[in-house]
Amino acid sequence: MGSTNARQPLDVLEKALEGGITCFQLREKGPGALQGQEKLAFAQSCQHLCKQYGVPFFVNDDVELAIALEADGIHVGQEDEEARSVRRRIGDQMKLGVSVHTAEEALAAHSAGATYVGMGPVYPTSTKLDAKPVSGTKMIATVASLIPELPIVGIGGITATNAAPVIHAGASGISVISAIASAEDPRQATVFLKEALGQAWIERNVAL
Ligand code: 3NM
Repeated sequence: MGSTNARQPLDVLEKALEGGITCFQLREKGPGALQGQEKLAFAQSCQHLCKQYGVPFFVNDDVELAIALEADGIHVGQEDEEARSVRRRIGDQMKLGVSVHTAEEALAAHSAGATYVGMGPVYPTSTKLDAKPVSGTKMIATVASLIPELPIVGIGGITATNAAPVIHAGASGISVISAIASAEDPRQATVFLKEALGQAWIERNVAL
């Protein structure tokens, strides 16, 4: 992450919102992550900004925080709290995202009440230190044909130049960190990503 941007995460978020992101997920973990009241205050600031732009605000992993803030959604990985138990705690209204890596995990997430699944890392990434081996787009295509009603979001190393195959494989969307947060101009980077996605959707619909 560029050092200037890293010091100003709210500024990056605002630029991303200006550029047209359609969802934001707060993933405050790893070395130096905010804790307790500081994390709460930062999450509230992010949520407030997202509300101004009418963009859904998701919390990664921290179910209590998501419930306390009445977030639009919570996202959990296979190592976090079990999806079925999270769904019980959050009720029917809040959206639930689950990271999956296999068809079996996707089926389990679907039956546990996941709103969507995240699949990755599609491409090499240095952002998530404990990421699984690169999966490419094949597993996305498998899960998309197995459970067509379950939206898939691709993640991991995705940029404007390599996003198209993720959509072509059957993903409904993409999730990025560095493509926006490390960009010289996060607003413009978001615009480029959206253009690439728009083009990929046209190609996918033409191919149908
Ligand atoms: N989860 P970037 S990969 C947060 O594979 C995260 O589940 C992944 O960051 C997974 O866009 C990843 O900078 C990092 O590659 C995504």
